[in-house]
Amino acid sequence: MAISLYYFESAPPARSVLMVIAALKLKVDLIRINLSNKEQFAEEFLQRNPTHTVPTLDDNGFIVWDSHAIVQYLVDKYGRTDELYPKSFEERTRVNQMLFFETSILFPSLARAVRPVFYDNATAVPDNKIKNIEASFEFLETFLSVTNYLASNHLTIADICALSTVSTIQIFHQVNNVKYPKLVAWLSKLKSLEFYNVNLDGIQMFTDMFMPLLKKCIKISRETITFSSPIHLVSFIPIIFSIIERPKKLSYTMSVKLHYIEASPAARSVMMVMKVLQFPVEYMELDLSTKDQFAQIFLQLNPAHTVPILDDDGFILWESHAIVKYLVDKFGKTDQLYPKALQERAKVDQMLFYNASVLFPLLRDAVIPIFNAKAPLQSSSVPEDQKRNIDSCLEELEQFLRTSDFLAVNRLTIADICALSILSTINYFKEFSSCNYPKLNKWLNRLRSEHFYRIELDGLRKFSDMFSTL
Ligand SMILES: N[C@@H](CCC(=O)N[C@@H](CS)C(=O)NCC(=O)O)C(=O)O
Repeated sequence: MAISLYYFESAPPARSVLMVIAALKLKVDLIRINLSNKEQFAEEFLQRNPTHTVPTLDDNGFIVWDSHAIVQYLVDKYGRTDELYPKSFEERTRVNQMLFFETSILFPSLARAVRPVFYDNATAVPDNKIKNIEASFEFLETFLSVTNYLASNHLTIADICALSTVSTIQIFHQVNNVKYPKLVAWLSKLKSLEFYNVNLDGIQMFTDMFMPLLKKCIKISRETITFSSPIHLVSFIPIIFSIIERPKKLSYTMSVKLHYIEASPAARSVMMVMKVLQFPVEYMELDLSTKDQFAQIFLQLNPAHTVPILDDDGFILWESHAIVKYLVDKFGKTDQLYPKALQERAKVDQMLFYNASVLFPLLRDAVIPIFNAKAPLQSSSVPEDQKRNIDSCLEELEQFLRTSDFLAVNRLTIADICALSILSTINYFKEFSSCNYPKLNKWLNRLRSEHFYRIELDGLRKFSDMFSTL
């Protein structure tokens, strides 16, 4: 038996894994899945990965997909040192935070920029997509002004994952040296490392596939450019759930605090995990009544200006998935919610990344247009294509629940709780047919009977109030 990686060169997430494999000097069998020929939909591959994405790893029969979950697993299992994914608790947490930033903000800024060209006959990357990319670059520049690498003062898997995305963006949009000097220096430092060579074939293939499409001289119609603005991409939560501007003094009485907004699904998942862990937390609710989500005091805590933000005695952490991992590892009396066993942990991580990169954007893309149009939050307000996207994800979830009562392993974990906050919000305005999704409905009902679901109910009420007061 051996380790096999299903990959396609042009896919940046597959290249992140290839680079980590090269950095770890692992021997891995490479199995090419030609996405151009839709080989990812072959039944045999779908059995391994119902979300039909590359990369997918098969480690002697243990299957894990999602590049970020894969690279974490590979370093933990096969790394001779922990350098790329440090075991030191706070360092590891910073890497986790950055991996979730990569999957939910940086990679989508690339994917959404190239999609109109690959699939909608656009002949240029729309300006608003370039703005999204620039917003991501600004974040990266900010992170790099704190540490030499993205999550630490040395190279980690967070850098390698971001590298595959940024190097692909560079094919059509250069990183400006004057605006982002630290990012440019980081890029050239990483490109000089030996493992970078395995990125090159994919960059070439992407260039060959993408650049000729830009050369056609058809003008894109206004209708084609109906994508979200950069601010939507990066800050769904702050826009809708904005923070009041008032002179704030962050004075606390307990050592662990959570800055939250009840209507935010991401914040609610953290609150539910805290409830299960039953330890004292000081909740600091942000006020919705004014729109200054960029109040300096919060930007200092979280340059990505999202809630929730955890403050554990001065250790500041944002990004809900990174927070819940941290909370269970640090405060959990058992590892039930976030298993320590490597393969179980990889499965939970896989689902958390799915949550961050697929489910959360699904909710965001459905809800933001309704919110902007000041329309009522109901199924009829959701465009048909969004409903189709939701349905195909519900089908995937039904597949995940095929052999287990819970999403990641055969018991409740943080993966279920994070998915719950998003799915119950989607379910608020879209019915999940019990005929089509029997297992998903069972799962939802099972979680609804848990004591922590009360938090979800309170939050959903606030969420719907927001729409009714528009
Ligand atoms: N979050 C996933 C994203 C993987 C992904 O979206 N891969 C794309 C290629 S860039 C893919 O396989 N697309 C084929 C499909 O969705 O059918 C990861 O990091 O692995």
